[in-house]
Amino acid sequence: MNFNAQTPLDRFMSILFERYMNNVPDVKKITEALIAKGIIASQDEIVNDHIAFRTLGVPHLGMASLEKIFLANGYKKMDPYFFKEKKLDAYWYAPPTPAYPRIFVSELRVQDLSSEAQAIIHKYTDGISADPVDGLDLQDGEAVGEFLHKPLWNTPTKAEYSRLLQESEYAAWVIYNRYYLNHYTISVHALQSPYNKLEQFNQLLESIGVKLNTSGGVIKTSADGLLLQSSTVAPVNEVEFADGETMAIAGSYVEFAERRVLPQFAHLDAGDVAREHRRDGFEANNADKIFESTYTEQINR
Ligand code: OOG
Ligand code: NI
Repeated sequence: MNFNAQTPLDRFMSILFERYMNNVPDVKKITEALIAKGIIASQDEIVNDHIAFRTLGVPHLGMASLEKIFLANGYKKMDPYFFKEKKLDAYWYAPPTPAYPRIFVSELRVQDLSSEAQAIIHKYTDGISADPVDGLDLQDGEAVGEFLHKPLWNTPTKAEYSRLLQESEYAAWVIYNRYYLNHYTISVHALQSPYNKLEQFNQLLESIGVKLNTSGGVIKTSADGLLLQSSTVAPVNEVEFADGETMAIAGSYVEFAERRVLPQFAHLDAGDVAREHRRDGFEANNADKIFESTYTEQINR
């Protein structure tokens, strides 16, 4: 990716990525391995397929709030997804030009949790009496970048975090990590052969000791066979809670996507294939398993 700090979008994307890269060691580790193998010359050559955010479905927050930032910067709201078991809703957003990543935003259906878990979430979010994005100049990339890293609510106690974790791994992740970039995604199909196939790419990852999410199998494949996805298991960071207690909890992770050429464009020469010729959007069954990249079961594996 190459975000020349020109548009507000370039600016806040680059602020987000900078912080994310410093917090998720696998990002640099993977880039360095790709450079060492001569697959790419620098991070700028990696095509970012999409980025993702997680939100809480409570008044003034959630997708309806966060999406304003992206809609004001040329993104278009696309298809909805629903995850019954995980109690989540999601949408994806198409970028203004193929130079930018797609965005996947999910939201916890807080009203579907137990009253105890809801009470913990509301204890921290009820003080927010207006949409915080409304107070933001959405054309000021610097301000947006800062906003996405600014805690909107206080850090919970370890007991509260653990109670949420028991019931919803997603709730626990968001209450601590907030709007921090959840993952960026390497477009594997854009790499040189044979690493443009997810299976070969994953072998490279495993050879450098990157731990992959195994939920539903390492490679998650869409029903049409055209969208293949894998992801790392999030690193565990020792963090401090409001009561001074500490615990090792999941941070953000890295994803890998292989988008195959749509059947109607199968006749195109490899050199003529552009983004619009490949499978677009997301797949609920793949996503359902990718969420688990931050789950205790994967982390403790
Ligand atoms: C998002 C999981 C889904 C995808 O590409 O389908 C996803 C998350 O973990 O918040 O990233
Ligand atoms: Ni993703």
